[in-house]
Amino acid sequence: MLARALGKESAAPAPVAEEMPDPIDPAAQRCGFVAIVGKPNVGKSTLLNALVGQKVSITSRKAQTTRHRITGMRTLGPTQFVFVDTPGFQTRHGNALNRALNKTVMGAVSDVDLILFVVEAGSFNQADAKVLSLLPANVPVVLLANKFDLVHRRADLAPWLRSMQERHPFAEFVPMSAKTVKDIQRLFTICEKYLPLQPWMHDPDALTDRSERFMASEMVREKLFRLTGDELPYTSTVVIDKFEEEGALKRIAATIVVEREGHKGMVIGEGGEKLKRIGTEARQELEKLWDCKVFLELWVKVRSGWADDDARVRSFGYE
Ligand SMILES: Nc1nc2c(ncn2[C@@H]2O[C@H](COP(=O)(O)OP(=O)(O)OP(=O)(O)O)[C@@H](O)[C@H]2O)c(=O)[nH]1
Ligand SMILES: [Mg+2]
Repeated sequence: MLARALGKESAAPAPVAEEMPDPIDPAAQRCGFVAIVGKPNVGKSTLLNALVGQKVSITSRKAQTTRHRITGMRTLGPTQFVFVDTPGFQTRHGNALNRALNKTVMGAVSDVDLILFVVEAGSFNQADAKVLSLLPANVPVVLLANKFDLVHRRADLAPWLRSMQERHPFAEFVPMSAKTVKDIQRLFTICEKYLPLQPWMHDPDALTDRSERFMASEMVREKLFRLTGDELPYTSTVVIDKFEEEGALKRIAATIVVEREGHKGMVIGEGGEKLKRIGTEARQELEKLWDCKVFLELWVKVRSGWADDDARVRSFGYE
């Protein structure tokens, strides 16, 4: 399990520094699961990272960035928050990959203490409605109206919030921005009361339940999303072929799998320039995350139709 490293930058508030903090009596501990759900691209993973205080889930301006259930933990005072990031719920293209993504979302919301239903402030369309209709009735749902910083006429939000009240018995309404530290601090206070009094499940320094191998493949996928054109990301994935540790060095070999021969050229770029940049940026990100040296080797392979093939989708690590 990846743990919190000291001295790393943090978007969310750090616990009050004490030389020898008093241990929290297990009887006073609070711990529970908070699922983050919504249609693609509303800012779920940006929110998770801000809450955890470190990047554990990849983000991009393109939809369908997250493809897995990703747990991120944060322990503040007596409370351990276990946040669960989910893929954006897919309402189009019923291919094997999208079916797997939706299965992941449904699995993640079934057994949590609180759901943060994320929408873009002032907007609600059929894709949002679809997600809302699938949420379990017995779990409190907070309407999190994200990207509030992009709302120019804030007075317009009042009628929108009233219309949202009629859609679902939301426990609370939170207009905010995942990129604003104060909003993130406020969100901890809002979520805390929904978590049961029970001993912590994780070490207070734990960051995520995801392995280093997984983080490596995700960082490569993020750079692929960020550095290539619009068409490519949805039909590509990343597989780790080798992950070895030699003292303070991690040696990783990964393959970017694309659907078509033409896509291969887009990933490699002229003179290998694009692939080199994807590798460099992913390596730098991993070195920062793990505070060690990383040697990263990237390959590109074509597997036509993988995203339509249930067995292949599973073999690439999707549900
Ligand atoms: N202006 C603004 N942009 C935001 C905010 N939160 C997220 N974003 C941006 O929205 C885009 C999508 O963010 P992600 O966190 O990847 O969204 P997501 O919901 O996890 O997307 P999927 O994993 O594809 O479902 C990125 O470009 C973020 O920088 C916010 O509060 N304000
Ligand atoms: Mg995401």
